[in-house]
Amino acid sequence: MPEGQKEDAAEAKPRSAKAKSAGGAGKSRYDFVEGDRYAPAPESSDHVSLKDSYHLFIGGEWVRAPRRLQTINPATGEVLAEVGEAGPRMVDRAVGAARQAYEKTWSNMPGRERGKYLFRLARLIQERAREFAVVETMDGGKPIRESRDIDLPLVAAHFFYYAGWADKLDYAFPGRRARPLGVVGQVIPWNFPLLMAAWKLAPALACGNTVVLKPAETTPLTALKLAELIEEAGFPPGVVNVITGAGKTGQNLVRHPDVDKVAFTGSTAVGKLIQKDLAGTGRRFTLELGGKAANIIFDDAPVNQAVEGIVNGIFFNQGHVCCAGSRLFVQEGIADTVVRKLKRRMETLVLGDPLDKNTDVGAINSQEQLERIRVLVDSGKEQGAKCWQSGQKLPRKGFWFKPTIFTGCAQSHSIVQKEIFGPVLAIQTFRTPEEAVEKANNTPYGLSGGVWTDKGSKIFKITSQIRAGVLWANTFNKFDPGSPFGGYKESGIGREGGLQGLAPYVELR
Ligand code: TAP
Repeated sequence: MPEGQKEDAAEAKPRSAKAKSAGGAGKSRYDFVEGDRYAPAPESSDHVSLKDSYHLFIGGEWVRAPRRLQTINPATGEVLAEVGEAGPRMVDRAVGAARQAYEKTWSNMPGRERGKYLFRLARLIQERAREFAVVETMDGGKPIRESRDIDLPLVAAHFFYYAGWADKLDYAFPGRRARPLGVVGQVIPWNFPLLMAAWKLAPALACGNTVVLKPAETTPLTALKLAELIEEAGFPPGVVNVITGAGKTGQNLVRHPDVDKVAFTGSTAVGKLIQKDLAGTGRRFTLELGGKAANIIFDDAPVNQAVEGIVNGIFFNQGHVCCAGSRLFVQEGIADTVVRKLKRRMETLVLGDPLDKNTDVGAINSQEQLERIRVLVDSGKEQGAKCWQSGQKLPRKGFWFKPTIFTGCAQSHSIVQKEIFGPVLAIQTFRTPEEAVEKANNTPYGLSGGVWTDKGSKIFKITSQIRAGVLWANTFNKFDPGSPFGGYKESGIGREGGLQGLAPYVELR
C-alpha cells in the first residue's frame, strides 16, 4: 500500500515535546522570543572582523565613495556597517580598471596561471568559511545552518571547479579556440549573496575575462569581504572590482559602453529592463531571473520524504529562492494526508535567531520584501484561497513572516501566478499526470520543478514534459557546480554552472 495511504504511527513528534524536557529556556543575546524547544545554541560572532565602513574595491585599491549606504541585520535591525554608493564616475573608474587589467595581464596569462589564483582563492574561502557564513547570516537573515552547510561549501566548490577548467578550455570546446570576451559587468541579488558572486566570478575569471561586480544593496558585506580575499590571494589589480550601491549603480554598470558582457541575476522585471538597455548594442548578456516552480507529488510517492521535500522546497532560505517549490501539486487521493502531515511538520520548524544553530527559518531580508510578501498573501485571502500559518511566535525586532500555506488555490490566483519570494506555498490538487503537467506549465516562468513518485518511468515521462531548466526527482533544491542551472521563458536566458556555464564567457573561433 502506498505510504501516503497508511496512518503513519511513526510520524515524528513536534520537537517541542523533547526540547521541553531538555529545559531549553534562557535568553539569547538578541532578545528573540524564546521558543519552548531547544536551548539556544548561537554561533559565535566573536571571530568575525567587520569594519564600520567599507569602500569600493577598484583597481586593487579601496576607494572611498562620497555617498554612503548602511547595511543592517534584518533579524535585529541593527546597523552592521556603512558601504559606499558608486555613482557614474566610480562605475566608469571600475570599468576602466577592469579594461586595463584585461589588456595588460589577465587575458594574456596562461590558463594554468589563472587557475592558480582561483585555486588559491578557493582555499582561502575554505579557511575563512566559518567567518563568512556568520557574516552572510548577519547581513542577509538566513539561518547559519544554511550559510555554513550549503552556501559556503558551494562557494568554495564553484571556485575549485572553475579553477580546474582554466587551463582546459580547449577540451571544453574541442576543435574550437575559446577567447575571453573582455570586461564583464555582473549584477547579483540578495538571496544568496556570496554564492551568486561565486557563480558569476569563477567562470568569468577562468575564461580570462575581468569583472566589475555589483552586489545587492541589502547584502553587500560578503562580496566586500571576498574582495579582501581576492587582494590576499594576490590577483593582479583590476581583475576583480567590487562596487556597491543600489539599483542605479547596477544600471550604470549595465549601460556602460565599455562593458562587453552583462551577467545578471535578479527579478524578471529588472531583467526585462536590462534586455531593453542592451538591445541593439551587440553586447552579450545572460539573465538568471525569477521562478514559480511546481513541486508535484504523485499518490505513489513516499509521503514522509515528500513532506520533507516540500518543506525544503519552500521554507529553505525563507523562500527567498528563485527555484523554490512555491506551487505544490498533490494527487487528489493523498492531498488530505499530505496537507495534514505538512502542517504538523511546519509546527516543528524553529523560527528565530538566524545565528542559532537550531534555527530552520530565519529573518526576511528587508522591510521592503516583507511588505511584498504581505501584499501577495493578502491578495490570496481576498481572492478566496484558504490561508494557514504555523504557530511560531515572531521575534519582536527585525523582519519576520510565519511559514504559510494556501489551500483551495485556483490557477488564476496571484499567489499561484506571481513569485512571492517568501515562505508561502500555494497548494493545488490534480487527478491525472496530464493535468499535473498542464497546470505545472501554466506559468510565465520555467526555472525549476520537482516530481515525487515511486516509479522511475513516471519520473522520466513527467520531467521531460515540464518546461523548466532544472528538475529534481524525489528531492529538491540540490546544487552542484558541475551541473548547469538556468531557465526558460521569463526565468531567463543562458546557463550558469558546469561546462555550459563557460560558454557565455567565451567567443569561439
Ligand atoms: P532585483 O530587484 O532585480 O535586483 C537584482 C540586482 O539588480 C540588485 O543588485 C539590484 O540592486 C540590481 N538592480 C536593480 N535595478 C537595476 C537596474 N535597473 N539595472 C541594473 N541593476 C539593477 O532582484 P532581487 O530582489 O535582488 O532578487 C530577487 C530576484 O532574483 C527574484 O526574482 C529571484 O527569483 C531572482 N533570482 C534568480 C536566480 C536565478 S539563478 N535564476 C537566483 C537568485 C535570485 P539593488 O539591490 O541595490 O536594488
